[in-house]
Amino acid sequence: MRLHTYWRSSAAWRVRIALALKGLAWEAAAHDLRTGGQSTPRYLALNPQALVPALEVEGAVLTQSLAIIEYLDERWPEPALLPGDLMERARVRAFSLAVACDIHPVQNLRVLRMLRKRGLDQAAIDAWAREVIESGLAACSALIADRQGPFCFGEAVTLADITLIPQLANARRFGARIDYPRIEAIEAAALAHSAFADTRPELQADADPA
Ligand SMILES: N[C@@H](CCC(=O)N[C@@H](CS)C(=O)NCC(=O)O)C(=O)O
Repeated sequence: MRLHTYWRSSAAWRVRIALALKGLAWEAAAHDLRTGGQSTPRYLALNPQALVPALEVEGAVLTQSLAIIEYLDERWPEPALLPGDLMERARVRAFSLAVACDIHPVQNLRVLRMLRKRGLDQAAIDAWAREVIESGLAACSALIADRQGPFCFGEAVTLADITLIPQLANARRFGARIDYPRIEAIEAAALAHSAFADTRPELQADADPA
């Protein structure tokens, strides 16, 4: 499998976590988003959206991190990344989509670049990202307020944790508050798990030197 990735991409990190949980081997094709690596004709032929990740798997190219992860989960069912219970599965998906559709895209690189083009300075852009992330995390925290840990939806890692943890890295980048005890506890539990810890952005071969 070849994962088209960028070290600091939170959407690519989601897929790295899922691959690690499933114990699947992969190689990286890194694209530097800062210099337009996602917009080369060669990469656009794989993903016309000009976004990472994309996964080359079993002779096909898959895009959209959540679609990729659900493919991996259906193709290699152990360990399951979604609960067996129908209602619970819908809740895990709802939480994951709250991050992947309602937080992440609004603070994504291309949106921040559009804001800069329209005249916002760096401080205003960072404030935008912080506001989006803080209000989104407040909602996420409320969505799991009645749940026991250690993970978002109980004892097992699910798609919800896979989307949440990379989003927290973005939160820190923009200086957003993460003062929700449940979310902090989930992050600690996740980062004690090798599938999360060993796939962190700073450990990727294309990462900037510390
Ligand atoms: N919904 C997409 C989001 C992918 C995405 O936004 N990737 C970012 C990096 S985290 C990207 O490639 N950004 C490039 C850009 O904005 O130009 C997914 O989940 O795969």
